[in-house]
Amino acid sequence: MGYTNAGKSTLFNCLTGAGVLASSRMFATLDPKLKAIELPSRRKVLLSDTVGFIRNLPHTLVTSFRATLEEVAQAEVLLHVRDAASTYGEEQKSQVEKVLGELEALDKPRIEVMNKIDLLGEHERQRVLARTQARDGVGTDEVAVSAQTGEGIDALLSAIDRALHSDPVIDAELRVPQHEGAALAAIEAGMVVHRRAYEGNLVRLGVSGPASLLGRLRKFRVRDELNVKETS
Ligand SMILES: Nc1nc2c(ncn2[C@@H]2O[C@H](COP(=O)(O)OP(=O)(O)OP(=O)(O)O)[C@@H](O)[C@H]2O)c(=O)[nH]1
Ligand SMILES: [Mg+2]
Repeated sequence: MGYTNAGKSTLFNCLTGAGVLASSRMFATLDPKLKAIELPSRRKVLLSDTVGFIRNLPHTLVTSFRATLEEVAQAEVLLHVRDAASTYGEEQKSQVEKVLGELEALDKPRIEVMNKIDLLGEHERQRVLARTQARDGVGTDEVAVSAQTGEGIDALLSAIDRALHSDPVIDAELRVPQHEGAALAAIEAGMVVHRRAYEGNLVRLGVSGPASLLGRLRKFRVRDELNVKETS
């Protein structure tokens, strides 16, 4: 979400363009502004594009606006897309925050996405980059990107991963019989595999993956005491 013309739809297309999941076609049919993407942690999230926030939204419009921006209320993390090249950046930011206040969404986790950094002169560009790097992972995250050139998109995906606290990513050791094709396929599709070793007809995997998926595969988890013993 963000001010009109900040580049929300361009960013949406940039984030969803390359790695759109086949399963997201179902959502695309229901709503073209909703698409599933995969984060570096392998967690899948739905990304939603919203209409632009306009200047001085009349109070009477807020009710209907609320319906349009249902996504904002439902979102777990908000990406506030800002036009880093606009002279009215600060004013636009406070307008957007005012609307977020109306939607009672100010306390949601929020990432400030400074977009259009390709339009900045070198001096201004360094200033924005220095500030966003300084805030990396601390408080409200701030990431500098160009939705047009793709610069900074990987950093943005990592920031989304950091901001998402439901279904956290957990490190685990799994031991799976090789004939458990479905379990092995689920691991390949949904986790990051760090190590893989074969022990007879078992596959031993060092993974990090979403707690929900590890929960479903819990019977294959190697007990923690064992890990400690083997790594120490
Ligand atoms: N140079 C440059 N232009 C960009 C970038 N991102 C978006 N634009 C341009 O900015 C304009 C607005 O982009 P949109 O993606 O339509 O902006 P929006 O926030 O979706 O606009 P609304 O939906 O109308 O609120 C378009 O002309 C884009 O091509 C960027 O990173 N760099
Ligand atoms: Mg748009």
